[in-house]
Amino acid sequence: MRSWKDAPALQRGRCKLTHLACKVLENRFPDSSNPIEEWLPSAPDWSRELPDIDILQRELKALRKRGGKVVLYGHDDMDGITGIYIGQRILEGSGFRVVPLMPRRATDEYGLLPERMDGVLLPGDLLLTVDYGCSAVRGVEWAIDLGARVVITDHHTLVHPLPPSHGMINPQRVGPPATYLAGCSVLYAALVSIFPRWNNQPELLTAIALGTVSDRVPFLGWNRYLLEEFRKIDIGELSGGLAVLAETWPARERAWTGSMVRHALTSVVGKGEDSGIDILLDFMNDDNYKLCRRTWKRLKKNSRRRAHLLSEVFSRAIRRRDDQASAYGMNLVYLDYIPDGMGGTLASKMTRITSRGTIIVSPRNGKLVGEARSHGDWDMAGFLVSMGDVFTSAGGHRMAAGFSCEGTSWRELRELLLSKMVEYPVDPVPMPHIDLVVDELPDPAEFLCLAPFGGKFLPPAVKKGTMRYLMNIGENSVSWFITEESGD
Ligand SMILES: [Mn+2]
Repeated sequence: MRSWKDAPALQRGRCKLTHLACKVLENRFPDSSNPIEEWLPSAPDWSRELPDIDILQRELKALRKRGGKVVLYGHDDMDGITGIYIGQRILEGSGFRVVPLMPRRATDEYGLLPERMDGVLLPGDLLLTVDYGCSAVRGVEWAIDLGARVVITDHHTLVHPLPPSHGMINPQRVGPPATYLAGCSVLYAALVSIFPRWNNQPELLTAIALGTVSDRVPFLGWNRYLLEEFRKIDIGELSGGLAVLAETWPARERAWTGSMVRHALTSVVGKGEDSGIDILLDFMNDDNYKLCRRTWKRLKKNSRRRAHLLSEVFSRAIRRRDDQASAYGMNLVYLDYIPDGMGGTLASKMTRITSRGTIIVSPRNGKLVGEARSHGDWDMAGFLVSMGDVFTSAGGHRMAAGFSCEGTSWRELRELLLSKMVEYPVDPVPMPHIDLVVDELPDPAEFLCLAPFGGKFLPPAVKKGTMRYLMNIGENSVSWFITEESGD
């Protein structure tokens, strides 16, 4: 272990990469003529990278003329709520009336729900979604029949037939690297290209960083550009809840990993009953720093209670792993009961601890619902969607997805999942990566300039003799440890 103070590359920036760090990048991007630019791209022209931004621009212009409002409909997770914060901030700041709508996962179905919009969305309004809606045929048809205009912004995997919205800003329509973007960043990209004065505002970058890390999207491409802009913000320009979030961010200006942040922030906010997700939007909009500090303290206390409950459910889940699925390299677990909002967290935890993809199924309201997280190159949304009509609904993205299923017993569903797993052309357990083969172990601090690590950009690993060493970062220290783990 060595302290941060003597790290050679602490003062990092685009041109301050160490020689060894550059070698890692060459290894990670073997086909690129400029691995550094590949790793940390310069400022994008969003309107060229994403489709239909021009349509949103026209819709907003027409809306301003006729005087309707924007109904901003988002997913009730960190990505969705940070996206709603961003949309509300920019649109209200640009003179629009905005009404945010978030379905509650505990009580509501997934999707754009007419019953949620009824009485709120009026003829002549613009329904704008964030992190949501790219498969919401029923909700979009309902809104259009009502006489509203509809623009979807989302990053989830496309499932055909697509809803008949007037515009759909989804990077899945153009492919990687744009597909790495979190839902909140898709809306941000669209809105800052229409209203450029909102580009690189510290409060918006803080929201994006939180949405990006929480949503487990790759720390590559534009995400890395946005995270780098977040590193450079002046925290003194933030107030209230946003200041608390940025201050709590572990080693923000130095080197951090996604899992450090999810531990310190995402899991403190949490999901489900008693969690902070219901108040996160108000918290981010609150300017009263002292009050926000107190709220954060309360959230931390609640999250400790949830963590306790989670570890109970976790040990139950570990014991109930399906043997056959384990043999295929995947965790498959059926539980009679999971507390509200905990399925995804539980699947994430199992994936992290076992270095395996995880599918957790439980009954709810007469249906089977599933939460799934992937590991390595396994595309979880792609896998579930490839099962076709088995599910009433299924979707998500590569790393995190979910489904619900009606009229099928667990026994039948299990058989179907297992037979698909065998056929799916990706090994669910990837080989641990090795960046460099060395004679002498280098100073691990040489690689700190490559941080942040997480989401498909794992800490460097080196091989010396027959041993593999993975870089291990703490908030104030860095070291090597001998491991067969991938490092996520
Ligand atoms: Mn998302």
